[in-house]
Amino acid sequence: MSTQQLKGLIVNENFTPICHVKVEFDVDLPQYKTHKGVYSNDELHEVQAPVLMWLDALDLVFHRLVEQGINLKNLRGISGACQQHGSVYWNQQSVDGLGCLNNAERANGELSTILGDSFAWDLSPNWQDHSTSKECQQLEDAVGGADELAKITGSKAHHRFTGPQVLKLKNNRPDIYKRTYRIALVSSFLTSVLTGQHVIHDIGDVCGMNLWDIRHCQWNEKLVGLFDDDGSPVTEKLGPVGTDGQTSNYPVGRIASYFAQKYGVNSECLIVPATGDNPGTILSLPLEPNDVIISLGTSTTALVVTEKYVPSPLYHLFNHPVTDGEYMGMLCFSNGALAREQIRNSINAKYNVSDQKSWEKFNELLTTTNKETNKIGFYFPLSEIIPDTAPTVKRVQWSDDGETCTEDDEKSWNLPDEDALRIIESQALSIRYRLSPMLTTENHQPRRIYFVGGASHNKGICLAISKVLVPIEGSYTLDLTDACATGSAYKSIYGVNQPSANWNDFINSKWTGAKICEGSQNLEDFYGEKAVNMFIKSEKIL
Ligand code: ADP
Ligand code: XUL
Repeated sequence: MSTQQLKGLIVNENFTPICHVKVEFDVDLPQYKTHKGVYSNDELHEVQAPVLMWLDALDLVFHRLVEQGINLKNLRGISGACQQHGSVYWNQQSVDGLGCLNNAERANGELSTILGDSFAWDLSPNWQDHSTSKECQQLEDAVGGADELAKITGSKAHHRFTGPQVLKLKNNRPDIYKRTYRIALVSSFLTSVLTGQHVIHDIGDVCGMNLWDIRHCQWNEKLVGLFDDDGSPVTEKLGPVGTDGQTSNYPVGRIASYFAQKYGVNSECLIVPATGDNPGTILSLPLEPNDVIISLGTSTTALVVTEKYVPSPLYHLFNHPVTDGEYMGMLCFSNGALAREQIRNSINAKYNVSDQKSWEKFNELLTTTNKETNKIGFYFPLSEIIPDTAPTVKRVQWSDDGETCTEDDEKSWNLPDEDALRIIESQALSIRYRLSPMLTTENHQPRRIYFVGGASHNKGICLAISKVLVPIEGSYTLDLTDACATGSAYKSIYGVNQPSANWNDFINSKWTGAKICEGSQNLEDFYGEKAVNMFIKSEKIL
């Protein structure tokens, strides 16, 4: 369940994809009038999604699988990978509503009708929301600052994290908060609907709340204490967590009879808890320590698996969704594809390229423009998460000694041509600088980079990023329809076959490999510390 669409992917036990369907929220469910899957209020910096739309999308995905001629009697397990941080506010009525899904006589009609009265709020705050500055401050103050909060929860306070969002709801809409019986993440919401009951939160996804104490594996008292409850503690609303990889991957039940009756799903089909999209992504391949996945989708994310719990306000650490004692390090940038597309469009307009969507000229400029350590560009058409910045475009140029800096001197920039390489350089330098504390290789280089997501099909972009990050064994692309959906399909196979081998043995036994990005091995480190230092200095004047 991602921001703009819900995808349904079926794979067999050998990891071979069998079928793939998708529902695009804006296009397939126009009655909800979303734009890119959400409602945005620019003045209030709020971004929210309608929960009933997700229920209609779930019905439509099953419908489309049946339309494809897939016999859902063969389905043995289902799991999911969902946009992180979003919260769903179930009311008391939901116990009965979800129960209906397992009652042959009452499970009639659409999910959105059966569960229509089950929500205290019909909206879910989305990860692009930037409206919780006050609550972020409250959470950090409660534990003694950003560093402390990162030590406890794996991240400093972030606008989009569930804790600040729930606190804002409690402050601004106490009526809704009071009516809330259970707060689900998008992942636990999906698992609940599939199985017809309230369920645990997944041990990986729960770390996206800014409330979960990762080392002590419990809600942090000072943080949940902020909710100052009268009668109904927030921990009751938050509900239980699958406190280890085993529990979070053990099936929570069988599919609700609604899906068996309506779509012919095997009634023995097991539901394995859904996780977040990023934890789902790291389950799509066997990752060794120091391997980095870079997802070049609508947003840009960099993911790394580490055994070291070294929290920092610079990045996020989450529990590994399956393996206890391992962590997922993550950087999440909201500006990725859209920013690159804007530059591509100006380049194509300047050169009268007939196919406005072609990346050919952009890619040509990536190879013909000089690499730079002194020129840094920031391209944030959307509010940025890292660093926390309002929309801006800024270009700076440093003198060779790094002492003086000229801002936005368009005369010395060949525009828009030069922007093609500069945007890739600055996106990659930000990843390099922030990932390095989590990498344990001699020069903090990645061992391998695996590219996934839309722009991973663009070899020129992958190579230009690799030149900044200098992976020891080179970069690879994965021929996957969708990495997070694939990872969650593997998770369902793993969960259904409990008890089974450890995760790494399981995935290694089935996985078939990735394609090398030509030219990405034995790269010389042109950029080095100099470019990283210029980048850090430039970010400070943003
Ligand atoms: P999402 O993150 O929404 O799941 P995708 O991973 O499919 O989306 O990424 C979509 C983005 O990928 C598009 O906005 C587009 O800019 C980018 N993209 C797709 N193909 C290419 C390409 N060949 N070169 C560069 N960017 C591309
Ligand atoms: C991660 C994040 C996004 C969402 C949607 O922290 O906010 O990656 O998970 O993809």
